[in-house]
Parts: sequence; C-alpha cells; structure tokens
Amino acid sequence: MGFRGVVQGPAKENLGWPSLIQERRDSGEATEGTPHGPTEMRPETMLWRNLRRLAAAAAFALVLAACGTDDGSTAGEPQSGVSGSTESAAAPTCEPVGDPATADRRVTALLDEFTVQPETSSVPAGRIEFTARNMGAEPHELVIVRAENAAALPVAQDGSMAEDQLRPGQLVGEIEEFPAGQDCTGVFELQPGSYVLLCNIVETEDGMTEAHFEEGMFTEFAVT
Ligand SMILES: [Cu+2]
Repeated sequence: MGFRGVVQGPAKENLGWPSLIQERRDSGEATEGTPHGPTEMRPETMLWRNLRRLAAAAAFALVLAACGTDDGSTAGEPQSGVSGSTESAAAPTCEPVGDPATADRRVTALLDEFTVQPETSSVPAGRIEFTARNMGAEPHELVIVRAENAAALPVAQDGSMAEDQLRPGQLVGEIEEFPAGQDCTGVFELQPGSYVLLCNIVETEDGMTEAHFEEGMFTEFAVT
C-alpha cells in the first residue's frame, strides 16, 4: 500500500490498445522495456497478422448479429412468453427479470411444495419487484397471470395451466425455474386488477407427470 505501488500500478496495468501492441511485439521480438511504441515501425508480417485478426473478429461479430436477429425473442427478453416449463436435464439457474432500480415497491413470495405465499395479498399498482424465495426441495418458478382466480385459468391435459390458451396480455411475465434454496427476482408492471401467482412446472418421472399447478401451487393476488 506504499506510495510507490500507487505510482507504478497504472502504468503497467494499462490494458488499452497500445499495451496490446506492446504485448505482441514483445512476443515476436526481444525488445523488452521500451514502452510507448504505437508509432514505431513493425515488420510487415506483424501488421498483416493484426489485420487478419481484425477481419476475423469482424466476421465473427457479423455471425453473432445474424444469429441474434433470426428469431425475435433471443437474449434479453425473458419476460416474453412462458417457457416449456417441463423438467429439463440441465440444472436451472436464476435469471433475474428487469431492473430492480426501477421498482416502485417490493413483494417477497415464498415458494414451496406446493404453495405460493406472497407476504401480502394486495399491492398498489406500479412496477413491482417480486423476490421469489424457493423454500422447497425442488426447483420452482413464479408466473404472473391476470385472472379472477385459478379456476378461471385454462388447464392442459397434463394438469398445468394451458399457457397457449391464455388471452393476449393475460400473461404478465414470469421468473423462470430456479433452484431450491435460492432467491430470484423479477420486476413487472402491474395494472389494477386480479392476478394469480403460480408455478407451472410439470415434472415427468417414470411415466408419471406431476403438474405443480394441479398440486395447488397458486394463489390469488390483487393489485389496487
Ligand atoms: Cu413449482
């Protein structure tokens, strides 16, 4: 923590463009300890190699851009649509939805087998940050739909809520499946009305299906 350390630090840790050039020159030649060299002449082969790298990087960026546009709902929009929600081989991870800094108020909702328990059953309208707290032994999710109650929701063959039969706009959003023992958050804009909070995971094991919704994993929630 001495004075010298502070002075030396920034000069060596500079990760800017000049230091990259310096690094490559060092690996090619044996000229150590001569900084500030972006204006020095370099062998043409070195220059050519750098140009090729730039070209490759540009091509890669184009490929990424193309991939990102071919189906309108790629990264960054977890709020659009409810995923399959069936059991999956890969372990689920929490993917927070929205920006907590924009929330008007916060509500914690406890998830368990097979219950959804928000700390309050009613909140004023606005941007609500839900903290879903998985108290259970299995992964769960928190889906928010507009409905008078659970009985008013369409049910699929497997006992889950039939997401494809919801009216447009009825599905507000969801915090997707995340592991037991964890918290996961999502910010959703809620207009005044009646809502149902539920988990729509369907597990299949040994030919048996278990829909968390059918098991009673839902609750009514009012926005005033
Ligand atoms: Cu669940």
